[in-house]
Amino acid sequence: QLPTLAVVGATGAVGTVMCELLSSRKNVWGEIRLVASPRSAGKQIVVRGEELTVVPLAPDVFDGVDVALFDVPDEVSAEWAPVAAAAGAVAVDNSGAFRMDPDVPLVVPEINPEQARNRPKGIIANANCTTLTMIVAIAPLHREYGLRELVVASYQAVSGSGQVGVDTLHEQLGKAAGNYTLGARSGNIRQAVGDELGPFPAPIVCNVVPWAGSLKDAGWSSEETKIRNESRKILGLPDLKVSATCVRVPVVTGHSSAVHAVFGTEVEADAARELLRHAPGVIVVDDPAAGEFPMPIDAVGTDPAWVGRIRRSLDDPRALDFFVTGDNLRKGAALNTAQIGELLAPELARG
Ligand code: 2RA
Repeated sequence: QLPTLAVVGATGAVGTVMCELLSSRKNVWGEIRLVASPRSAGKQIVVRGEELTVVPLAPDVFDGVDVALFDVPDEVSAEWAPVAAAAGAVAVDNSGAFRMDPDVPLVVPEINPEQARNRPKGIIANANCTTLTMIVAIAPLHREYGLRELVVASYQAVSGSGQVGVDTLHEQLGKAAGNYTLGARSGNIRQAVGDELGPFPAPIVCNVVPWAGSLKDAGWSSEETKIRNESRKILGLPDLKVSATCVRVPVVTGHSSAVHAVFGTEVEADAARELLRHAPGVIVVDDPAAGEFPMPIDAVGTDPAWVGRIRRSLDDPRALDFFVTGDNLRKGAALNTAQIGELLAPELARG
């Protein structure tokens, strides 16, 4: 008998992509149960061609569930993932609640699938979208050359801030275009947009905002410390040197990162390009002469990490510079969670 799946947070931005993925990927599930807050309960969503009614989150929704995928805020996961685990399900959590818990594996199926078997709390964590959209390209390079240091600048899409981020960009696009002569034309976007900033600390349209997440110690943002902590845990390199600067850009979906990676041995750009061409979950798009680069407008709606601009550092033969972009709602969230579920499904099938 195929295992039973619950999707908690089925009506949110990531949950919606999850329902699409469950309809389009190989079917490994028996019953699928859609769960959301009482506010969204009763909605009908088509999954695998079948109309399902969303049920409200309550302890009994986990009865008989083998795998529960959580696409909800940290505090909801912190409360409910243990409830699902206590009911006998494996909870696969997309929030930040458990990522750095030493008893919770942080799994990327292309990199460390074996860690999904060791889950003392019955919980497996999914990394943050900024880490996930770049780490799939970094791991094969690490395996070959031995990673020593990462310097990352991210270019994060507004959908990383949820639907409210997307709505804010759309509203500001209208204002900037409508007020074009009022200020936008000269770059005075503050005047054109006014003070409705949504989840961002400054206008996001026609701008780049060097801030994502919340303020942590010594001026670092939570997004920046997540890149450092999660990369170290996923790669099994607790002392890896990581410096990240996270930036929000007016892109709807598709997180990008410019990466400077320093290795233990010398690297050649051509060899690295060839290695990445054969790496799972990676697509190389790297032909500047033909105008071919990895860009969010092409990566959106696709599964892999798109990598290009691969160059050996001019000043350090052990360092590579490259650009990587991926769909933050797919590989950055729903897809990685679905892939972890698929890893577990054969083990949990009955009979
Ligand atoms: C963001 N990485 O882009 C976050 C979402 N988890 O805001």
